[in-house]
Amino acid sequence: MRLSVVIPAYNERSTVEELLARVGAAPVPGDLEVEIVVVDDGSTDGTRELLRELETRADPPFRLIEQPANRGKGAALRRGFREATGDLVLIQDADLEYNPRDYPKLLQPILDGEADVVYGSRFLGGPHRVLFFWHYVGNRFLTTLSNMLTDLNLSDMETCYKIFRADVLREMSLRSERFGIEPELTARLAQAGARIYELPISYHGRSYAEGKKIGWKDGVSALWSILKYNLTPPRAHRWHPPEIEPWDEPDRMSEGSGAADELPAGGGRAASADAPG
Ligand SMILES: Nc1nc2c(ncn2[C@@H]2O[C@H](COP(=O)(O)OP(=O)(O)O)[C@@H](O)[C@H]2O)c(=O)[nH]1
Ligand SMILES: [Mg+2]
Repeated sequence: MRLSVVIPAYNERSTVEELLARVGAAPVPGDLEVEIVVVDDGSTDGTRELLRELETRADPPFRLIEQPANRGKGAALRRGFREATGDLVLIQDADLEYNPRDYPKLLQPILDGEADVVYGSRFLGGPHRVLFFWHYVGNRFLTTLSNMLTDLNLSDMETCYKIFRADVLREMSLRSERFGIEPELTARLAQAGARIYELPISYHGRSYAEGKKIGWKDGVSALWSILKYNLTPPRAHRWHPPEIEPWDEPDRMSEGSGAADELPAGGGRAASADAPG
């Protein structure tokens, strides 16, 4: 069974190396193979050059995907999802606000067969740096509005930590370019009837001086995304878990370790045009 950790990175030169080390050191259940996919989103601060150099060191090994120009977190994630070959896909921001030590806890409900998707919530009592009251209010507002339209009872819709069964994720036709991807994913999962779990995570928020980029304009655009993806078609199709889990398929072992082996050397380094969807 393979876990793909998808890392969208835009101008994160001061954190991405340490982040990769932490992801590489993250504890995961023994039978889980980890694939790291970093999507550089047209960084202009030296992140891209640093990533190219780190890729040659392969400690930890990762695949570097380069967006031709900056397009936003949504487009970077969609690209990463397409490149990911895992049975499970986890979103990991390239800053140090979230802690990969939370992976085992977040993976458990999916590994137990209880969940199709797990959200790590910053608002369920886990340890967190105290910062930004108005961000908290904004987050609660956006999550509440999203909940009203999805009829889900989430506490943190905007969290970066979302883990999906890859087969659920592949069912969704996602379009968001920027931060609208979080409400879009949430709306589509609700429409698909995916089984969502939520667990407390630790959160080390950063200040603007430390590189935080998200601001009130992103909040306003998130609001529009919540309305758009919940109230306008096309809705996601209903999701039904397969009778045999993809990772339990009897003939899988004889197929070798899967699609990753078929990728060309350099792992998609070419800055190919990024088709929508
Ligand atoms: N702000 C921003 N982040 C992006 C973009 N493309 C990818 N990302 C990544 O998406 C994640 C968003 O970070 P987030 O924690 O939501 O915002 P931040 O902490 O305020 O920077 C980080 O890993 C970014 O590097 C982009 O165009 N803008
Ligand atoms: Mg962040």
